[in-house]
Amino acid sequence: MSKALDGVRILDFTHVQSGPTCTQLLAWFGADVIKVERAGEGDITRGQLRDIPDVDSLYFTMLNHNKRSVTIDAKKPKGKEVLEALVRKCDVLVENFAPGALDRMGFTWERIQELNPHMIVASIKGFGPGPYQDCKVYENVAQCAGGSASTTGFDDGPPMVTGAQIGDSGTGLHLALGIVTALYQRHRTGRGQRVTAAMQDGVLNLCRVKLRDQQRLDRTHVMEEYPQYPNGVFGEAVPRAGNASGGGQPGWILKCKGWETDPNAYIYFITQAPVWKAICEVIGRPEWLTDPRYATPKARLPHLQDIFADIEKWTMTKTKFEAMDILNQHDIPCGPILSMKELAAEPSLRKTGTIVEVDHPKRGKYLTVGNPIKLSDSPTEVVRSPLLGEHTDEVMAELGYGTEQVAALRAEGAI
Ligand code: CAO
Repeated sequence: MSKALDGVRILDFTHVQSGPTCTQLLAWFGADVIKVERAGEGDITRGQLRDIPDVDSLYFTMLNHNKRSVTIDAKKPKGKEVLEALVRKCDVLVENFAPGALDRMGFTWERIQELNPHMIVASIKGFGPGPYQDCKVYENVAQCAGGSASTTGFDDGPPMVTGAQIGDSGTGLHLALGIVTALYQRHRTGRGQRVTAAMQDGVLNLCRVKLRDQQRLDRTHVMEEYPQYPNGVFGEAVPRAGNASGGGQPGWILKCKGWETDPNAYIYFITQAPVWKAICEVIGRPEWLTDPRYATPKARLPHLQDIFADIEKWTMTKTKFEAMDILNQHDIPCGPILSMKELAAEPSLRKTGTIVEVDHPKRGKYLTVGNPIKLSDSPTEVVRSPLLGEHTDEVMAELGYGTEQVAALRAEGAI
């Protein structure tokens, strides 16, 4: 079966996490992704957080499926020539080097356009133009600078980062969308263009509801669905909301049976207004239905913490899965706190290809997260990540280099 991005060639100059998540998605959709790395070392993540000596780490393998790997030293003149041949041949160049690094290699936007006016050049940087434009940035820096950390955690604790890699993988997703959009526009214009996604911007985009809340706070000085209401103090900036829901339906994380020993025996419980009657009945508080303090969503807002404390008395008598079963019968929105161990073993995720087992020649079998985006006409088959330089000869042949030329380039360290 054909793939959505069949025929699209990506010169993948990405490393670490943000860029590789983008090009992995494009590879899953069928693009030919040629990852350029330095001989000998490769993407730094190959050697980071290793669980098996001298074997590509899971950090690397889980971000670089379905790609080809070529080694090129972009700083050697002969290496540059090979790269120029690749620029001519490819549709998209994706990179997430530190600011200015691509220019220092000699691949300015102007030079790339000379080589290939159709080329789309897609970049991730930590920040867009402004005071921090020259800074190197990693995940948690982006989470802090993009508004996530100041709004995550509990009111009486410090700012907190989240385990979801919204700065890296989140920005990779943004960039992938920018690339396919630019490819679509190129059908009409025939021209390439620059696509940029800053990690600060990507995180802020994902924190959009918190900028919403900032403006509500500026106007009304109170936010009734936040745990600070009615007894706490609101300052000038959106506070950390603990586990409160970001939407209009109040929610909180509640203990379930076994919480004393199992750190994940919890459930997220949403007191959605249309099922309030069912909630009262299920947890054995039918009197709440006529109690004026609880009868309407507005009336409930000052009592949310008490309400959740009472609901928790009920959830603590059930395991999170028992609670799910009962609550779902009544359409009450809720979600178990699932550990990575539970997710890894979840049969339905295996069945849909969201969790996939992959075989690697050096590490053996391992689990990875497959393509979370399912296209009915372009199914994803997850292929193991390439070994360093595994496809150098193959790609050099496609570029028209003969065996002797390849040997000579290798001897002088250009590839
Ligand atoms: N051949 C020759 N040189 C190469 C090369 C190749 N194939 N691949 C990379 N290099 C060189 C670069 O040209 C650069 O050289 P100069 O500093 O002389 O210009 C050098 O390797 C280092 O690149 P870098 O500065 O991008 O790497 P770093 O490890 O110092 O920084 C990071 C890493 C991620 C902080 C930085 O790349 C960055 O800020 N990227 C943008 C934001 C981003 O994507 N962050 C997410 C990272 S995932 O958590």
